[in-house]
Amino acid sequence: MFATGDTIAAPATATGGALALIRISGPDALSICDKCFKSISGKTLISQKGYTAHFGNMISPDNGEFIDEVVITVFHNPHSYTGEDMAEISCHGSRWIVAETMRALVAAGARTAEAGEFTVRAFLAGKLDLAQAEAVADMIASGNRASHTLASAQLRGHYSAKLTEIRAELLRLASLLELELDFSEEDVTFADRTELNNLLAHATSEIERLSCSFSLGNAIKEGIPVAIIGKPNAGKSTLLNCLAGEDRAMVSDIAGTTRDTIEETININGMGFRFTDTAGLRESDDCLERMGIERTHKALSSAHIILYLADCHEVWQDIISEVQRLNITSEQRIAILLNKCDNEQLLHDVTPSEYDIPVIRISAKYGLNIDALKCFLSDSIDTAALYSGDAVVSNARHYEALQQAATALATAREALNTGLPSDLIAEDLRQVLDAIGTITGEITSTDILNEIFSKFCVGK
Ligand SMILES: Nc1nc2c(ncn2[C@@H]2O[C@H](COP(=O)(O)OP(=O)(O)OP(=O)(O)O)[C@@H](O)[C@H]2O)c(=O)[nH]1
Ligand SMILES: [Mg+2]
Repeated sequence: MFATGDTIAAPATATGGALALIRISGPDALSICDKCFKSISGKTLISQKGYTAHFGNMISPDNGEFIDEVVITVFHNPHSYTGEDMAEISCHGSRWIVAETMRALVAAGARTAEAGEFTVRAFLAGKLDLAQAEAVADMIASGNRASHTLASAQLRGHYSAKLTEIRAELLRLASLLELELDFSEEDVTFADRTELNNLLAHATSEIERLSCSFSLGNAIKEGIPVAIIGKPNAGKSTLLNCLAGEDRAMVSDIAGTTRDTIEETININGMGFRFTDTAGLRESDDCLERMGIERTHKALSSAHIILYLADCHEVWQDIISEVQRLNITSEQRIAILLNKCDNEQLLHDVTPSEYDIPVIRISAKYGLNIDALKCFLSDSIDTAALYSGDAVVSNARHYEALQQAATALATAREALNTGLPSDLIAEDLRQVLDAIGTITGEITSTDILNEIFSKFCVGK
């Protein structure tokens, strides 16, 4: 478990930039910095106001040797990220300077921070709830507009607020139910059963809505899975390379070139799509190729979007029969891409539209009509909920807790409707409260905290 009460320090930036940032937090943060810093004003940092920046020299506390010219920003508790006294040292980005600065801070009394330790302190100081703390990691990892919107909504407490509201209401009624137990001899009811019923119905629908948003949230966070499927030589690997803008997969006119699946995440119109190039579908006696085709089927079943690629010179009826054999589910979107339309005439040919499947003519080799394909991809994902500010769940831990809450809610409603005694209903409500509480961190354990924060980077 993370120790608190001491002073921690860590680089907050990756190596390689022109500048680096080192953070220090804890009761002695400023006095430790004062042992390693000579301000040009001659004043100590501890005597300075919060949110002020100070220029000077970083020096070794042992022998006063010069390390770097730095700027230090001062924060006084509780007005800092961690709620403790903090300083942020901005120095030059040399690996040696960062190491020497860290050595100086440790020599002066700081401890090197563990991964996520600054955010743990922010959580323990009540600066963030657990869902918000987890959003900090998502924010750092966000690589496109959609995942950034998702993380920033969670960081600003969008669904934390919703869950806290539901929890507070449930808590009030659970307490009233528990109060009835104290008066069990007198047959009184404090918790209005109609109100309780309505509240449970409301909580159920909110939790259901949040659970349903996970499919979108998780896909946006991890990248929307898109499988590129088709017969050997259709041009699947060529298409992946065209979208990635680099030679990611091997291309050749030998049918069966791609054996294993190849994944690449590509940003399109502000969203991350996780494309899987697959082994071409055909009957094969080759054991390795059959293993590859098995993986193609796996990619197909886990994809949200399927791009079925066919050579435009193939007979249309054969293409459509192949597509029908894929057994696409109603949740999956599919488009047929007629590839190798290298000249204008082929690109503008009309394709029979008797099936309700979009058909896009492209040339993967020459990059023709790829914009139409990109439009199809971004239109396939309904992001209205995300951009209209609705709460969208993207965290698997939260989703699991919501499922547990939903199960306990269903049991509580059943208990209420069948007129079971208050203590049984109260027990079910407690389970709902616990499940919701683990999301925002009202209910937590050392194991949960370790699990969450160990995935953070050092310095965050
Ligand atoms: N003319 C033309 N040739 C293409 C196009 N796309 C792919 N090809 C060619 O088709 C051949 C097969 O391309 P690949 O991308 O390796 O096909 P694949 O579907 O990945 O094939 P497998 O990995 O064997 O399943 C190569 O010779 C490509 O250059 C296209 O748009 N136009
Ligand atoms: Mg290939």
